[in-house]
Amino acid sequence: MIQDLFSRSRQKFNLVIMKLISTCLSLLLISTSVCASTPSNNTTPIIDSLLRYNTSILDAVHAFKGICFGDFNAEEGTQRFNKSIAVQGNFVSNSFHVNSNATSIVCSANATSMMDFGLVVAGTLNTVNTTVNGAISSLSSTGSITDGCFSNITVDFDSLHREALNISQFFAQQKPNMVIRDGGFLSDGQFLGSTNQDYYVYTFNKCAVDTCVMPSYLYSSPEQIFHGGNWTGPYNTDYPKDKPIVFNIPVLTDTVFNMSTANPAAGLEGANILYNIYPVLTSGAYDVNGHVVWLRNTTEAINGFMLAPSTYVIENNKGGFTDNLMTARYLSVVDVNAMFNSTSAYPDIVHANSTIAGNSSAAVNTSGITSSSAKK
Ligand SMILES: *[C@@H]1O[C@H](CO)[C@@H](O)[C@H](O)[C@H]1NC(C)=O
Ligand SMILES: *[C@@H]1O[C@H](CO)[C@@H](O)[C@H](O)[C@H]1NC(C)=O
Ligand SMILES: *[C@@H]1O[C@H](CO)[C@@H](O)[C@H](O)[C@H]1NC(C)=O
Ligand SMILES: *[C@@H]1O[C@H](CO)[C@@H](O)[C@H](O)[C@H]1NC(C)=O
Ligand SMILES: *[C@@H]1O[C@H](CO)[C@@H](O)[C@H](O)[C@H]1NC(C)=O
Ligand SMILES: *[C@@H]1O[C@H](CO)[C@@H](O)[C@H](O)[C@H]1NC(C)=O
Ligand SMILES: *[C@@H]1O[C@H](CO)[C@@H](O)[C@H](O)[C@H]1NC(C)=O
Ligand SMILES: *[C@@H]1O[C@H](CO)[C@@H](O)[C@H](O)[C@H]1NC(C)=O
Ligand SMILES: *[C@@H]1O[C@H](CO)[C@@H](O)[C@H](O)[C@H]1NC(C)=O
Ligand SMILES: *[C@@H]1O[C@H](CO)[C@@H](O)[C@H](O)[C@H]1NC(C)=O
Ligand SMILES: *[C@@H]1O[C@H](CO)[C@@H](O)[C@H](O)[C@H]1NC(C)=O
Ligand SMILES: CC(=O)N[C@H]1CO[C@H](CO)[C@@H](O)[C@@H]1O
Repeated sequence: MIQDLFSRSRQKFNLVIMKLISTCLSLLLISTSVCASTPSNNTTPIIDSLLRYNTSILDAVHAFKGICFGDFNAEEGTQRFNKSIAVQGNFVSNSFHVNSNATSIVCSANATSMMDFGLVVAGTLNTVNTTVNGAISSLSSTGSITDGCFSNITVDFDSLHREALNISQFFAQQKPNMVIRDGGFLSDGQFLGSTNQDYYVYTFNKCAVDTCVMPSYLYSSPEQIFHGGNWTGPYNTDYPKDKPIVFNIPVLTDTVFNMSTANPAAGLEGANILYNIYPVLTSGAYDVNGHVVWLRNTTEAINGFMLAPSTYVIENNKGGFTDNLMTARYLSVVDVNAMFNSTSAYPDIVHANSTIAGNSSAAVNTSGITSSSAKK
């Protein structure tokens, strides 16, 4: 089967070689059909083109770099996410600067545009020593906001959630046209004609049973890039970046995706990339009711849009997400230790510990919190 694909690719290669742009020539193993198709708008964030039909939803995605459909917890000394946040659940923070990584927004109790808000909380706001750059919308709050002002705005979380799940499923259904093989070699997947060539699609994590929803050879290996050691990008060639890239990352429901390579985004600098992290059944089929835990234990930052509407994200104290993060919950590094020692306030998170290798209470270092003392 793989041989077939390669020989078909070579036939196409012979036909179109004269027309190829030079950057494609170096991608020896990559389907020439991929290279030869017309490049689309590579600079527009992927999510924008899919949400363009509804400006109110798109505005919310532009206004809030972090959108969380459940609770957002930031215990003292665990700050990683420094951008605007919209939270459908409760917001708990101690010694936190919301939206510090944005130009200063003049705070107005008259704010009506979502762009003027740093923090929107549909649940309860429970803060200690917390500042917010931009207006705050919250109907119910305890604790103090050291610096910040209140106004009211409505974010339609239910619509956002529905769209996020829809887009996540849309990408999950795309057949991969790119594959990272065992050992970290980049090669081609299945070419399905020009209609499927708007993106470079990779799908990781072959399912555990014999018959997955896709043939085995279409799955990328997560070992080197996400669970390996010193990943510096594919070994044989650079990632093609002339079109947007989608990383589908199916994760078995109720398990933990432990992203532990120091720099999984190596080689993806400047790429227009979307990570689609979603729960699946043992067959690899999308589990619309499932949840998974994503432990970002990298040391470097990850760029791109993180589409993870059914995922509980836990970050360590190094690196971070440089662009958008859409998630089911955002929990801090303290929560991961509670997960390992079964003291988590979230029963489903305690349940999800079963796949993590190693033990236990000091799984993630909660010291070395300030960037100055963190080892670079
Ligand atoms: C890409 O999209 C952006 C935003 O929609 C637009 O401003 C820009 O002109 C587009 N570029 C091309 C080459 O189409
Ligand atoms: C756009 O989203 C809003 C909620 O943000 C929703 O009320 C409206 O029905 C949506 N419009 C379309 C055309 O889907
Ligand atoms: C967020 O801000 C804190 C405090 O300034 C800093 O230690 C941390 O490195 C920042 N996080 C990221 C991802 O830049
Ligand atoms: C308030 O938070 C800042 C960091 O955001 C920290 O430097 C400061 O020590 C905290 N103050 C108190 C009284 O906890
Ligand atoms: C936000 O963070 C980026 C990357 O860490 C940095 O280059 C930029 O200067 C920061 N912007 C602000 C306003 O702090
Ligand atoms: C809010 O609006 C009122 C009425 O339009 C205006 O008088 C007031 O100056 C505004 N306040 C701020 C902080 O913009
Ligand atoms: C926001 O709305 C609530 C409920 O209607 C109201 O009690 C509160 O005063 C409003 N806050 C502001 C800043 O307008
Ligand atoms: C996503 O929404 C589109 C448009 O409403 C619909 O046709 C499609 O079936 C939806 N996909 C899923 C997986 O729900
Ligand atoms: C990782 O790989 C790069 C490039 O091959 C090399 O320069 C660096 O020393 C390696 N780092 C470690 C910790 O092995
Ligand atoms: C479990 O983790 C929590 C959160 O980090 C911590 O407060 C607690 O002391 C830990 N318990 C044990 C028995 O290690
Ligand atoms: C996170 O990474 C650190 C080293 O970077 C390692 O010591 C620790 O075991 C990792 N935690 C988990 C849960 O993999
Ligand atoms: C701390 C801990 O190990 N908690 C749970 C992890 O998962 C196993 C298996 O599901 C449970 O038995 C533990 O209680």
